This record gives sequence, structure tokens and C-alpha cells, in this order.
Amino acid sequence: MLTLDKITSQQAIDLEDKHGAHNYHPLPVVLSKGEGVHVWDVEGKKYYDFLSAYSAVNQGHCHPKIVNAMSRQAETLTLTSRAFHNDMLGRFEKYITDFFQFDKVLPMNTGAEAVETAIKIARKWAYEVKGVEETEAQIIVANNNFHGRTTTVISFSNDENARKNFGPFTPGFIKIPYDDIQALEKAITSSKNIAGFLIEPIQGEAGVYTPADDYMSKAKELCNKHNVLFMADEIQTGIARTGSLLAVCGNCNCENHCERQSTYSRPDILILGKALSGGAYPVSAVLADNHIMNVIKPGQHGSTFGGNPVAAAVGMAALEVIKEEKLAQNSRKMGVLFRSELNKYIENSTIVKLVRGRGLLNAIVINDSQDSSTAWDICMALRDNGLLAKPTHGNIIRFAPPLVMNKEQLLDCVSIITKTLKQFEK
Ligand code: IF1
Repeated sequence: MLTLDKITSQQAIDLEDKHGAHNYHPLPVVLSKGEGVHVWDVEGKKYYDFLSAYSAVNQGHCHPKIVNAMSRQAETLTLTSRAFHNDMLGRFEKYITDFFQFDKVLPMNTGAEAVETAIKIARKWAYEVKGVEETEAQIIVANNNFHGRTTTVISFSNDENARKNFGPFTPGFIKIPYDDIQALEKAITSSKNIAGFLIEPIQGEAGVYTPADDYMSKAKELCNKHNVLFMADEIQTGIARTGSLLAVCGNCNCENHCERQSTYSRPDILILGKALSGGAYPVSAVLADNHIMNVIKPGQHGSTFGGNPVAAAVGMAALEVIKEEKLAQNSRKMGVLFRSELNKYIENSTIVKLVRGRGLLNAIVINDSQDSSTAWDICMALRDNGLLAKPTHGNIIRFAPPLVMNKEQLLDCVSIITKTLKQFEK
């Protein structure tokens, strides 16, 4: 078979099954095209995308501005490594640090790499600035976190499937319950060796678990008080997904990241990925001010592709789209509409317990045992009805469409979802 010959869905699935590692269990649908809020399978069937590649495609599939920036740069210069300068990196660094108001950025590629980077910076800061004795630094994390899949990152996961038989693990992490400010205070005051507190403002993989409104601001306060770095993993929640530019912006829906609003819990270390490229290319970044970032000196951290010219061009275009198209506001508005429409349905539903989330990062909790296949079966039926979503842990379905969705499309999606759920009511 020629690699570029047209193939059927079944052929594509068979090829993956035979030649690919079985590290995923995808919904059986084979996509070959995307535009805006839609994707198409190889047979030409059109779907609403309600996953957005786990919130990477916030700007919509194949956004022309992002694709143009990428292809123009790809025709000019793709990679120099950091052994030499390139004429795009500095521009991107200025753009993103102005955008998020931090002194400095360290560019990487994937989310997990950015989390690793943040951990390394926090540890080095603890030894060289805070004065923790070498090898003694601890980082506090939350139970049921998801921060990626590298060996160090899974060291502090409590997902058995993600950890089992991958040890030995990296020490130096303290796990506490999520959304429990007392537990954080206890952990922070338990030792002088705490470098940082690494936290997702909303836990995505755990089922879009949204903490109390003041959890982030109180956590930030505690970190401040005890000289501990407040490290926000906004890889999934950031870049307009939850109805503000960052989830730590709380209730502010301006397109500019700013320090005006009282709800803003400014992280000491901000971790971004996914939608930083609009899904076009792997681009991640760690942002911090000089007194933290300056602990990293030449030779101590980096990556061949981090900060490459294509990533720089794509990153700037992706952020520009967020601002120009007011996607934080749209996400907020559409999110309110989505939850209120679904809540109307849930009032009389036996199969759905509740809908929760912020902006366009939402989930419904299915009324069935954790290990039943109901959520999966509903996703299969949604697929048949033209909408793609994926179950997450414990019979929860995440709903996270591209943020370019308009009202008419959203109501169309609500009707597909409610029509499908009706098939499962007892
Ligand atoms: C997969 C989950 C989502 C993340 C946060 C870091 C990373 C992620 C908050 C790592 C990545 C992705 C990874 C993807 C599935 C997806 C996911 F279900 F696994 F948990 F979105 F909710 N921090 N999340 O959400 O970023 O290295 O992947 O670029 O297949 O593992 P990455």
C-alpha cells in the first residue's frame, strides 16, 4: 500500500493495531480533515469536535492565521538549535512575556517537558535562593493530578495505570488532597525544604474537578507567606479555555492578562502548552520573573527543538488569535449557555448526575458505577450522531469544543447531546 493512497477507516485502524504500540484506546473514528469546530472522517462524515485535542485546538482546527504563520516560517527556516540564534525566538520571547506579563520565558515543546522544566527551576531556586540544603527540596502536589507522562512526572501521580512497573520513581514530592487549603497549610509549614506548590487550577483528567473559588488565591497567599513558589500548570486550563486568559485569572474575562483584578492569583511559575500553538505544532513554555528564572545558566537545561523558529512563529500567531477573536469572552459566554442548557435537561434525567466546569472546559457525571461502560457507550452514540467526546476517569465525559464555537453551533451541539442522552435514560 502506498503511504499516500486513500484508505478506509477500518484499514487505518488495522494499520495502527498491527504496527503501533498499544498505548491508547481511541474511540473508533479516523479523522482526516479539520476546520474550525468541525472534523471529518475518511469517509467524509462531519463531526463537532468536543475534545479539541485535549484543549490544544482552542483556536479551532487549521486556523488560517496559524497555518499561514507556520507554513511561511517552514519555507524560510525551521531549526537552528540553540547553538545559534535565530531571528524569530527573541520576537516570540518578547511577545509572550508582554502577553502574560512575566520577565522571562523558557520555551520547550511538550507539556510534560515544560512541567519538568518548572520542577528543575523550582529545585534550583530552592537551593540557590531559598537556601534549602542540596537534595532536600520538596514540591507539594495534589492527589489525582495530571501533569504528563515522563518518569519524574508520574513519580507523583496516583494513577496506578500510569505508574505501575515504571519505577523506581523520583523522590521529593508531597501529595495532599486537592481543594483543601488546610492540607496545604499543614504541608507548607511541615518543613523548611518546600520549594514549590505545583497545581492545576482545574483538574482536567480527574474529571474537570473545579475547586472552591478562593482556593487558588488562598494557596497563592500561603505560598507567598512561606517563601514557596506557586506553580500553576495551565497547560490545559490556560489560553482562554476556562473563560479567562488563564484559569488563575478567576472571574476576569478581559483578553489581556493583567494584574488589575483582585481575583488574579499570579503564579511565580506559569506553565503553558497545548493551545500555545492552537494545535498546529508542539509548543510549550515556562514563564517566571528574573529572580527565579535567572537560576538557570548556560548548559543547565534545554532541548534541540525548544524555541525553534516555526514554534516561535506559530506561538505568536496562536496568541494573537486569542486576543483578536476575543476567545476568552466567547468561551465564557458559550460556557454559561452550555451549562444552563444541560442543567435544564439534567433536571429530569436519571442518567446524568450533573454538569460542571468553567468556560468551555466542562464535564458531565454519568449516573452509573465507576467501572461501567456507560460513558464510553454514550460517546459511541454521540459519535454516531455527529459529535466527538471522550470519557475520562470514573464515568465522566469531558466536553471541550474549540473556543470559536458560535451560539447557533453550540445549541445544535446541545441538541445532539440531549438527543443522545435520551437514548440512555432508563
Ligand atoms: C495524553 C489527560 C488531558 C495536562 C496538564 C501537563 C500535560 C497535560 C494539566 C502534559 C496533558 C493530555 C495528555 C494526553 C491526554 C491529555 C489529558 F487526559 F491525560 F489528562 F488533557 F486531560 N499538564 N494532558 O493536561 O502535556 O506532555 O501531553 O503535551 O494522551 O497523555 P503533554
